[in-house]
Amino acid sequence: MKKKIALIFGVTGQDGAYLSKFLLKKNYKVFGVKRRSSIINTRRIDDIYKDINLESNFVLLYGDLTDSSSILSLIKKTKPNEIYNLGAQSHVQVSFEVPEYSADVNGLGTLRILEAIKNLNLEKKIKFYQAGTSEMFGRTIEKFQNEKTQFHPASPYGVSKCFAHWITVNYREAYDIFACNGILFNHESPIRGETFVTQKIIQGLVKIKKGDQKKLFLGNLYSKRDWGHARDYVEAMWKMLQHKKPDDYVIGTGKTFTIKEFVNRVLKKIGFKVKWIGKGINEKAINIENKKVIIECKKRYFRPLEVDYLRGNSKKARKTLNWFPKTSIDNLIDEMIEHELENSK
Ligand code: NAP
Ligand code: F7E
Repeated sequence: MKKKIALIFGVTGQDGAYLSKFLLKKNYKVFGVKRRSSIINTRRIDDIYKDINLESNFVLLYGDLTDSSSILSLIKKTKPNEIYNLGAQSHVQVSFEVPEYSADVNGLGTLRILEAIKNLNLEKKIKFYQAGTSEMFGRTIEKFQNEKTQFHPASPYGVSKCFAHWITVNYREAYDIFACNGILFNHESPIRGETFVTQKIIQGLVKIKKGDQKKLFLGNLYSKRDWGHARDYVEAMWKMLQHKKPDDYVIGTGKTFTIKEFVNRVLKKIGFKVKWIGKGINEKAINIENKKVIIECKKRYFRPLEVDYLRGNSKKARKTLNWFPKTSIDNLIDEMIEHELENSK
């Protein structure tokens, strides 16, 4: 049987790495798009290269979502059956500092891929996945968010992803492209970027425990997030493209926790006993054992506008795609801590 071909934008990111491994196991040939960088940034996918059995099925090519010509030639050259657009300036706080660039990569980047599919007359040949986000719900007041919940983004990142969402719907309706939006809630893993809050908390507290760091500085401790595992979520992306009809799906666990609750779970697992004192920017955690402050809040980690509350309702994905999250928040934290301890040996 002829191998299916996948083209992944954002292959060097957290989800790109998990999705590559998932598709290679399903016997795909995977082409990954990486950006030129001044130092090698393929850390998350290097193990695929080391696996001699996968080597010839995993090919990295240069390209950039801000560069239409590279996108067009990549699609022409690789002739993919499926394109996964996971490339993005994905940090919400950073998007306030580089709003135009975030809009260009996340919003127009998506349009550039869809236009390339159309201009190459491959509308009937390529299935397209767009990495949408719960950040599009932003300031929502709904208790659970599903596919019908109105978008009200709260950052340039969220706004750029709304454009990407609607342009994907538009190309599906106008040109009959098999295009799906996954509206994914936060998902983490041992290879999550170091500046996202879960990884920052785990790496910081492990270092403090080992005596390699004195304090962890955080921002808003009271926003709530629905956290799942990236490994489970890339399976949902693939399932969307295997379904008979293209559609949009919310992917989350249905559970939500504050940042402080997440911190407290990690503290307990690592073996810290703390006392929280103060309020707002002055809130701190004191290590009961030696009376030292180990967590403090810092203004620079608060955002100009916050998304206070997210909780996903994935009923549609459960029913239509038979997709279920498999990893609990405790198992996710255990896995991340274990990896960090192993790494820091
Ligand atoms: P990530 O770790 O930040 O990875 C982003 C990827 O995009 C990296 O490979 C990055 O390349 C690439 N990229 C950035 N700018 C690019 C450009 N101009 N051209 C081509 N590629 C570019 O993000 P992730 O957590 O894997 O998330 C994957 C996607 O899902 C993103 O679109 C994100 O916005 C979205 N999403 C994530 C979550 C989540 O909780 N993780 C939830 C919902 C949606 P470099 O390695 O060179 O930087
Ligand atoms: O922040 C609060 C912060 O940066 C989570 C991206 O993958 O998921 C991610 O976006 C919460 C926010 O993720 C710090 O204010 C407190 O309320 O880990 P985060 P995010 O903004 O939810 C969505 C679904 C995506 O699509 C994005 O691509 O934690 N927070 N203190 C902090 N956040 C950070 N980063 N650093 C802190 O020190």
